[in-house]
Order: sequence, then structure tokens, then C-alpha cells
Amino acid sequence: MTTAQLETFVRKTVSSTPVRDIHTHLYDPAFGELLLWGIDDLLTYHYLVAESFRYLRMPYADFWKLTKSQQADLIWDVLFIRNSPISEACRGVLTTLNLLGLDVKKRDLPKLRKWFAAQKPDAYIDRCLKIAGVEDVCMTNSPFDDLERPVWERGFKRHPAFSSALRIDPLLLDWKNTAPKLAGWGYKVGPGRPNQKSLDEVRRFFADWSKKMGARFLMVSLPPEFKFPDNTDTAALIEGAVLPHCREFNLPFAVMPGVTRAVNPQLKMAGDGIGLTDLSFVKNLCAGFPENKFAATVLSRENQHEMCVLARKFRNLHIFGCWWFTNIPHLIDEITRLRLELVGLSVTPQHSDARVLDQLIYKWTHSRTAIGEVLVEKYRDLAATGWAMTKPEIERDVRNLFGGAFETFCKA
Ligand code: HDL
Ligand code: ZN
Repeated sequence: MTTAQLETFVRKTVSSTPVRDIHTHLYDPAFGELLLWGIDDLLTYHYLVAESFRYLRMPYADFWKLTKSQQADLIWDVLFIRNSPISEACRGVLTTLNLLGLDVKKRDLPKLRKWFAAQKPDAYIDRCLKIAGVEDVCMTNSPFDDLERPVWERGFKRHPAFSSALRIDPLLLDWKNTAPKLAGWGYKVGPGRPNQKSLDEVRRFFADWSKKMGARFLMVSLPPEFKFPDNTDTAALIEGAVLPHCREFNLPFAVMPGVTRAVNPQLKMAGDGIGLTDLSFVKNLCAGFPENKFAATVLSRENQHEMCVLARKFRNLHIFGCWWFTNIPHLIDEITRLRLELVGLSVTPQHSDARVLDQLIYKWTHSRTAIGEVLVEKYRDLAATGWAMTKPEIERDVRNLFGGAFETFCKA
């Protein structure tokens, strides 16, 4: 292949290779209203709420009293009309509308609402997955969510494109208030620091829900100051229940450090912040438990290089995604370069973290472009050495980056 043919082929492969999205907040259609989609959900995404309040002077409480479509009208007016929608989250809405074939030039929000209201959910789900090129959407499933739990308990026919991950933040981070819930569900756990009996019962809880959900991995988000080992309920639960359960079920344990929850509580879900994480806990987990597998994404840009070095040290660590505040083209480019240059292809460059179904379209379109340009440069540098990649090899590499490497890691 000439350099021009190589570049064209890489871009085509990156834009057309199906993605397995390993972390989202989407739901199988069986969860009904929990699956968000359509223009008002797109506009009231918590990223846009936070950005709107940079211009809004109204009391937060007044905003929260508005209906969803009134909030959307306000956000549309302040972020799209009174100011150009240049931020990643704003541009994303327009990329999605454009790729759905809607005319954003008209800026006609009522007309857009009418179009979405006419969509049939099941057909629309398949359409969004197809345009985004996503073949699997991994959900974030929590037995502690009072709306979600009953659906799992009554059972439902699974949509083939939606898989599951077991999210355990309340258990690990708020044991004091979660232990009584487990007790209420029939797990014989006592209050206070978990003893062996309680740890065994927590493992039974993990086993029950891993089977019920078909969980691909367990996951938790952690504050920047999280330590392991440590004299805490969290550390005891991780060592005494999470890791033995993950070894028994051969599941990765995904850790997502760096979140400082509710730095501005008046923003509700939009109120979380960020902190520089002490990554020594990742080193201690990977080194201390070589039989366990760990996946990790970290919220602070400044932690990314050290996370790549940790991945070089520990084959039981799989790093993934440009998470949340790093999910912008500039940092997707920077972080993907770091990873490919330091770790190579045994990583998962991106997950969408989508909360609204239609976001898959923009999150993956924007990420494919950013990741694609880095790959073009890397393959061009490779060609400059005289190394001749074949097309099947490039297709293999991209399939691995878009979910294949993570699947191999999970199966190992
Ligand atoms: O904890 C998480 O999984 C984060 O992704 C939060 O849900 C966050 O609110 C988010 O949506 N980030 O994209
Ligand atoms: Zn998330």
C-alpha cells in the first residue's frame, strides 16, 4: 500500500469496525423509562446542565422545578442560540441530530421534538446502534437502584446488544447504610467492620447478582484519596469478598478512581468534580492479587501517564476509556497517543459512558475520528521503517482496540 492508500484504509477501518462499548449508563429496552433517548434527554444531559449554569443566574432550585422540556428549552436557548454550541457536549447533540438526518440549520426545536415523538422505540434503538456502529452496549447495573432491581427480580427477555456489569458503589463506599439493606434481602451480614461470616454472605450476594445479570465484571468508582490496603470497611470488603468472588467467577474488577462527588450539590448529578488520584492502590491490588484481573480508567488527565506505566508492569491490569472530563477530542488524542506509544494495542482506548441512547452516535463518531487520526500517524510511522502491514492485520488491530482486547482479557 502507498502511504495515501494506507491512511485511507486505516480511516475506513476505524470508521466501519463495530464497537463493543464497555461502559455506559444505558439500559436494555426491558427497563422502559430508564432508557433515556430523544431531544429533551439529549439536551438535559448533566454535562449540558453544568455548562448552562455558567450563564444562568436563576436559583438552582427554580431550574429543578421546571419540567424536562422546559429545562431543555432553557439549555437550547442559552447554549445553542445565545452562545455558539462549541463545547464537546453541545457539538455532540448536533452531530447526533445531523447523523440522524435532521436539519439542524433550521434550529427548530419544536419540529425536532415532533420527529422524536414519532419514533418507535425498538426500531429507533436499532437505528442508533447501527449509525453509531455499536454491536454491544455494556450497562451499569445496580441491585441498589430501586427502579432497576424489580426488573431483574421479575426477569425479562434480554436484548442481544445489551450486556451487564455489576456496579457496587453503595456496598463498598457506604457499608454502614448498605449492610442493613443486604440483611433485609436475606443476606446474614452484621453491622460494623465485616467479619468472615458477613464477607461470605457478601460473596453470596455477588454470586446471586452476577448470575442474575450475567455480569461481565464488577465495578466501582472511587474517590481520589482511596487507599488500599487500609483499615476501612471498603478495603476489607474488596479483599474479603470482591476479589475472591472475581477469582471464583473469573471476572475483572473495574476501578474508576478520581471522582469527588457533589462538589456543588445544587447541580445534582452534574455536581461531581475531580481529583488527582494516588494510584498506589492500583499497584498494590495488581501486585498483591496476581490471580485477579483489574480494569481501570482514571478521571484526572494528570494520572494518565502513570496508569500507562502501571499497565506495562502488570499484565492483570487492562486500562480503558477517556472517562467523563477526559472525553474530549484533545485529550482522547493525547491519552490514546500515550497508550499506543507506551503500552501498544492491549488497551481499550474508549468507552462512551453514554446516558442517553442517541449519544452513542456522537460519542462514537467523535472518538473514532480522534482515535483514527492517532492510528493513521502510528501506522505511517511504522511504514516509514519498511514494515509492511497487511489490511487484515490493521482490521485485527482495530477490532482489538474496539472491544476485542478487553474480551480476550476477560476470558484469560
Ligand atoms: O461513575 C460513573 O460511572 C460516571 O460515569 C458518572 O456516572 C458520571 O456522572 C458520568 O456520567 N460520566 O460520564
Ligand atoms: Zn459512567
